[in-house]
Amino acid sequence: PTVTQSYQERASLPKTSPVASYLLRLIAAKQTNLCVSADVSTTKELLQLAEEVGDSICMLKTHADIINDFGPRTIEGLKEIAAKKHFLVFEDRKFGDIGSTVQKQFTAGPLQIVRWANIINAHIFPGPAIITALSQAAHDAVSLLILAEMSSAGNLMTGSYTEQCVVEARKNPEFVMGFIAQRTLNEKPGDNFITMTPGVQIGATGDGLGQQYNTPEKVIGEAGTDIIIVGRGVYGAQDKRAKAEEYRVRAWKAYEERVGS
Ligand code: 6AU
Repeated sequence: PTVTQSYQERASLPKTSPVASYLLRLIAAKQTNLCVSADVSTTKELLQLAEEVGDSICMLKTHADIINDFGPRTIEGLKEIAAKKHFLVFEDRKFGDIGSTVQKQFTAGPLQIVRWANIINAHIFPGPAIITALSQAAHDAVSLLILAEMSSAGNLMTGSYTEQCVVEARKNPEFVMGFIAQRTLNEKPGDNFITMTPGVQIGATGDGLGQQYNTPEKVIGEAGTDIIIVGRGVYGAQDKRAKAEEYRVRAWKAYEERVGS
């Protein structure tokens, strides 16, 4: 099972999406399984945060639609810092509509997500055509995460819904790199999906609006997931660089202990 395999080993397993292989190698090289969620409201804050935490992360997650002045300057700045600091960019748009509409949301409008995001995510409640539609509109350097479980209290993504996400992912291993979930969903021999887990903060249990937090040790060590996604825990700190390093070190240690290296 993948929980006892290193990121490096998993990078070259068969049926691993090209973006997943690249990300697994990058994680191993930089020794970081931390994704910072940059939920800030201006281009200036976004680019500053990317510079500050860039060395400690494998991925930066954006919500482009909450950036007041999102535009070409945001895109160029983000691409430049990502190339310089070696991290991938994940746009957390959570597509959830009919195929024809998600293709437009992905490629057009003011955000032009297809031009700059390496990773995107989608809900499968509209049915599996959402995967086909996004894959048709994508290019080789884009990969999809399916939202299989959420971190928020009382969410409905459990049981057979979550299982169905895994079934659909297995049908599209070239395009679907993994899941947003609270535990690893690699249950069958041959599964090598990457699980990314939000709802991580040290020293907090929730935010009063449904968010529920776990520690890096719980998520990586016990639940066997691959990447922690941390928003307010990092960008809400005075010293964001130091805070990102703290999360990186704890999540990396939890991984090393799990794989026994
Ligand atoms: O660390 P936080 O609570 O400040 O931010 C968590 C980030 C937010 C959410 O939109 C996102 O993670 N998120 C997601 C994602 C990544 O898809 C799913 C989920 O179940 N919970 C969650 O918080 O940007």
